[in-house]
Amino acid sequence: MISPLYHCHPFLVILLSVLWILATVQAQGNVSVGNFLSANDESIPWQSPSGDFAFGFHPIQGKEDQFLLAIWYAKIPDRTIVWYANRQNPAERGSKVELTSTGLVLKDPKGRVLWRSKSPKDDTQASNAAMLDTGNFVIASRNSGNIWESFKYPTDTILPTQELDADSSLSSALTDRSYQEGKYQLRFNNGFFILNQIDMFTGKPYNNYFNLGNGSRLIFNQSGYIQIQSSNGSLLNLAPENAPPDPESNYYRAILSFDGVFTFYSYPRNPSGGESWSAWWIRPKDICSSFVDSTARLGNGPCGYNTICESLNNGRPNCSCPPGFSFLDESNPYNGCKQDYTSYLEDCNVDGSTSEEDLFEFKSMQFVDFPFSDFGILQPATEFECKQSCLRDCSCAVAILQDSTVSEDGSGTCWKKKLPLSNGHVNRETIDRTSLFKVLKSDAPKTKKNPATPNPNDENQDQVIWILGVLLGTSAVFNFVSFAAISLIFFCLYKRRPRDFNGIPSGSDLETNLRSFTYKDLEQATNRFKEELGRGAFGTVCKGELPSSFGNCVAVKKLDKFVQEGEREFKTEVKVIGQTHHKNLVRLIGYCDEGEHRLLVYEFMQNGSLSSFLFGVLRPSWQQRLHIALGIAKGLAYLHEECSIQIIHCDIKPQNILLDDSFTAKISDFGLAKLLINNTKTLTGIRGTKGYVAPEWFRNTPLTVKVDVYSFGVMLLEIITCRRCVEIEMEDAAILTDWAYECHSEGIAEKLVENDEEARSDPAKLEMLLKVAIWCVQDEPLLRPSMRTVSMMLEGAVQVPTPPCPFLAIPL
Ligand SMILES: *[C@@H]1O[C@H](CO)[C@@H](O)[C@H](O)[C@H]1NC(C)=O
Ligand SMILES: *[C@@H]1O[C@H](CO)[C@@H](O)[C@H](O)[C@H]1NC(C)=O
Ligand SMILES: *[C@@H]1O[C@H](CO)[C@@H](O)[C@H](O)[C@H]1NC(C)=O
Ligand SMILES: *[C@@H]1O[C@H](CO)[C@@H](O)[C@H](O)[C@H]1NC(C)=O
Ligand SMILES: CC(=O)N[C@H]1CO[C@H](CO)[C@@H](O)[C@@H]1O
Repeated sequence: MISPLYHCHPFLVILLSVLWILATVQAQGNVSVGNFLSANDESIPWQSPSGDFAFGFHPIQGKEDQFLLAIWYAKIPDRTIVWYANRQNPAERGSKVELTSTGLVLKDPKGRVLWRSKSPKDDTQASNAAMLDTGNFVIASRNSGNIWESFKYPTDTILPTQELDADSSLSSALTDRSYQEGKYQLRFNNGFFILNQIDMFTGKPYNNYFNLGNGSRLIFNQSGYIQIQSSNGSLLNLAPENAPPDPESNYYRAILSFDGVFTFYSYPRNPSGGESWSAWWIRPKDICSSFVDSTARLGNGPCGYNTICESLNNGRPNCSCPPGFSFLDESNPYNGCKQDYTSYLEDCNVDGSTSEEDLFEFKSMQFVDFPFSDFGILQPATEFECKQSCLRDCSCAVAILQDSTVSEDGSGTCWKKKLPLSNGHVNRETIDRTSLFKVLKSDAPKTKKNPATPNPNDENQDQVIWILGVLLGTSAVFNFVSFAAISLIFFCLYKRRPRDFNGIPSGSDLETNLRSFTYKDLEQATNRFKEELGRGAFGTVCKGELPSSFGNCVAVKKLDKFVQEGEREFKTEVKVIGQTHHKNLVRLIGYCDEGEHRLLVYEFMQNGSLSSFLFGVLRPSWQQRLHIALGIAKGLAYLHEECSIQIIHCDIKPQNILLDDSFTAKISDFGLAKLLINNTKTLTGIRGTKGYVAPEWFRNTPLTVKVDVYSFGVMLLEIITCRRCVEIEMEDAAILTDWAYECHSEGIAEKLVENDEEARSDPAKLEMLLKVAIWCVQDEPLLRPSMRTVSMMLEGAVQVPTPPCPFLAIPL
């Protein structure tokens, strides 16, 4: 524990040694190997000797039958959680956490591992564990001290005697009621401890919005001081600022809360009733203004896009929507706002003006500014000119006016802003501007331009409601983007249908917003299914032409009418694909469901499948291959984590990756994908393709998204080497995964790309790709990274650690 400190302070050395001995001694004879706790309401947690802290299952509020493996203050009535293990993987009722000789293991009732304490590097065996009075849960070995401590893996809270070093960080929760990972971090970066927001799509950090101080260690010492230790050993006190702490009579904790504010709290140890945690110290003091920095990219602020952020007296952000906007998610005001009406590019004239200016008026607000979204500045400008310009400009959503009376040179300035509006904030002292929001007049005709208030007679009303329904629930920016995307697609389909499909009876699936074709249409379009593009497990794919806005060519997949499974596949495919929209997924345009005929109409992919590209005569360039690998990773990450229903593809292989005219990879054929409606359902009746299937297919364990990660790993090796995963004639190197690991572990990675100059001259990338692939093909599904992590690794956003041997037969 804390060894680097030994160099500097003899008193501390003794003190810490004593603490360390105490820690290990207490650990003995308490929780021993084989002891376990079950996730249910009656389960009695493991308590620390004083009873201050408890380790056990905490029922998640509002989520029936879901539990968090957590540590909390056991004597405080309003349960305060200070650490938790399974934030992304709630444990259902009946799950079990057990101390095994390798550490703590949390399994669901089916025996699937949800979390485990990271095994120590050496093979030290755990002998026992204990909940300490400091709030630290430790696992000890017989003779080599603690092999794991919860203090070393903090979530969003630190406690007295806990420290953060350069490798540890705090990560906030998503909302005040959700324990899922949120958008803020406290971490060490370049000599400073900083607070930053992360990009929710990639997990990449934005620049810091607050700097806590320089130094390489953040210490919450036993007396209750939070301090930063600089490299020469000197300590800088951060908190508390005024009165000295009194740990005899108070509990302390510091938390990076879901709204990005780092707060130091205390709570009396002997409460007289009615107490709550009181905040002693808050950073940043004004979070809304902390995000306003024109030189740096700090993220979209505490409230998300299109919002107005106001820092309250207690330092917390108060988020509201500007006039004409409303919350994307009514239950989460920190998630951004959307415009109540949406204007479409189609309404813009060729010169960028709108022909519907008489539909709009302005609502004004004082002391508000959006410092970064302007696309045009008029100076000098009067209020009238400012309004006229914004009204006529179809890109303008808000105009900010600085009156001639307040500006220094006596002339007014008008900033025109477009969506999304970022970093909106209120400041009554520093902002002397008027915001003019362009809103739809209340008496404006309710045209179909306005999806929020559709015409009641509109036959597509259900569709619109469905679209809005899908939008609620996921994260702000994603919602925003998909709202725009879906709205546009919806309007294209809706508006163009009568023109483009003259004579063809048209319909649309209310649930999925897809075109429904007759069999005759498709027979015509494909010239009686003349040009066959490929043949899959469930049917044939033919090329067709539709006189439409879809780029003329389409791929029509004809499902074999005699395959019984085919019917189920068809329904699944239509429903699932109709709801997905991602650059790296093949788009479904429509379908035919007529009598015995089941057909799917996809956008046509100019450059065929990855398989023919990769194993064809001309080897694709190294850069092209890297681009393709990243595209596939992002597409899968979307299927696994970002679309409204989790989708496991189950048959990832190069034949199922198509390439468009710019060689962007598109995942196709959700033929085997089943909806994971809830994670207790086992996937059945599916089969992958030999060579790409993960080992757990052959075990009697539930399948997870990690089967796709495995197949992706195999395919990544194929992309690196441009050879198939099994090539019998290559003898010793016949199985690509074995050979690749062998080359990697012997340090002869370049052997994998023997005749590939480009790859050989980029050894660092090659090594990185190889390591990612080996992580993906780990026999143990839990060791495989998520596709989100994989895409971050491929982008170079995170370091790729050296992977272990993938073939260890670890019993599940
Ligand atoms: C760390 O902070 C101290 C005091 O604020 C300052 O004197 C020193 O130059 C800083 N060190 C670095 C490396 O920025
Ligand atoms: C904690 O820090 C304060 C302020 O630097 C110091 O006075 C106190 O002795 C420290 N306590 C311990 C236990 O190191
Ligand atoms: C250690 O460094 C800090 C700034 O980083 C400086 O203020 C302090 O005087 C230094 N202390 C010693 C003992 O050198
Ligand atoms: C937050 O802002 C809204 C809208 O400006 C206001 O009505 C509300 O009172 C504010 N809440 C607090 C706690 O100040
Ligand atoms: C699981 C277990 O044995 N917990 C014990 C640890 O030690 C404390 C205090 O000695 C007991 O109260 C717990 O029951």
